[in-house]
Amino acid sequence: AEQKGIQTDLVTLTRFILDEQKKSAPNATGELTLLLNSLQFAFKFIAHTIRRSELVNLIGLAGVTNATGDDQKKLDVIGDEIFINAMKGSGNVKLLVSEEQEDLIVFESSKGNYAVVCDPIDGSSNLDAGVSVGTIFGVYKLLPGSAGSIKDVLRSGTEMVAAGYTMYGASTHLMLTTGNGVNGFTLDTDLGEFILTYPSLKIPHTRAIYSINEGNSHYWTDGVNEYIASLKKPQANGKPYSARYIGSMVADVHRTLLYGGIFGYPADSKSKSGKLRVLYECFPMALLLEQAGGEAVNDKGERILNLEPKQVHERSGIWLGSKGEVERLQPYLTKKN
Ligand code: AHM
Ligand code: MG
Repeated sequence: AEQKGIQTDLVTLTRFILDEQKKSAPNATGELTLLLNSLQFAFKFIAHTIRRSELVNLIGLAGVTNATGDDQKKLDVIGDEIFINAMKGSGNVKLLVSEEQEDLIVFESSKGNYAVVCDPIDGSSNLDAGVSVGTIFGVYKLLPGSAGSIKDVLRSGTEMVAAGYTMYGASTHLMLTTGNGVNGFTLDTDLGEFILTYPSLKIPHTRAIYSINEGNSHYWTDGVNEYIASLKKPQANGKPYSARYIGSMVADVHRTLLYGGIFGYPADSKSKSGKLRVLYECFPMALLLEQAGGEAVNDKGERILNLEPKQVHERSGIWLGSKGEVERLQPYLTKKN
């Protein structure tokens, strides 16, 4: 199938999803497949907008008007609008939770059976510097008989039927799980297609890299401080761990998935519930990590996916990464301060 070194048999995201559906759920209605297609459109649109942003001068404060009187919108507002419209237009989504919207959005006219939770542009403080940002998303099927209510999303992460993120970096990468491992795709901008580039991705069991905002160490528990201090000592091979922190969860998690290591954003004495949001930051990342063979726990060392959020914007401390690294952390979490 190769002509002059050109691979001609590419697995696009659409092809991949259709194949998966045939294999795992031959009687499925195809609604989730259509929904994933609408998600893919939102990712491409956001990727395109971010790439053009400097050219068309989109970078600016939301609500500020430019010379011609048009509203200049910040990219995270535009990303949110793109996402909402794509989900509304899909016909398969009944409910949407977005980090940018205080309340749950109900698409009244939709007959869809799914709820989507998302952070349309996570890490947006990095945007103006051209650093990678991303969209994080998770999908729930509505509860049996539900016409769409908040109960459909205030559920444990184990009930998500699909989750992942798209990272808008040097290339646009989509990492996806539908509960059957993790597969990664790279956007070919000329073809306008996500191409399967990381089939059945597995995270390395250990890796000496830690990723945390160390500027918060004054507020950390003694346990967390001791843990990080232990990583800075020479290990069995004579070398300490490396520190890598981008400050963009998607980019930090992406590196962790590919190289291994550990990422943490613990609760501390200043942010008592942590910073990252359970529904659309912690859950999707935890599901991806577990599906890739890694782990994700909260500050008590409990499995993140077992949490049951009481509010759509609830936060939690989180630690995720290689299984061996999360296991090494565990005794420090359970230590009394
Ligand atoms: P955001 O949703 O407002 O963009 O905040 C989430 C981001 C994550 O991408 C990142 O992991 C974290 O905030 C970084 O926070 P800090 O700047 O406190 O280290
Ligand atoms: Mg965010």
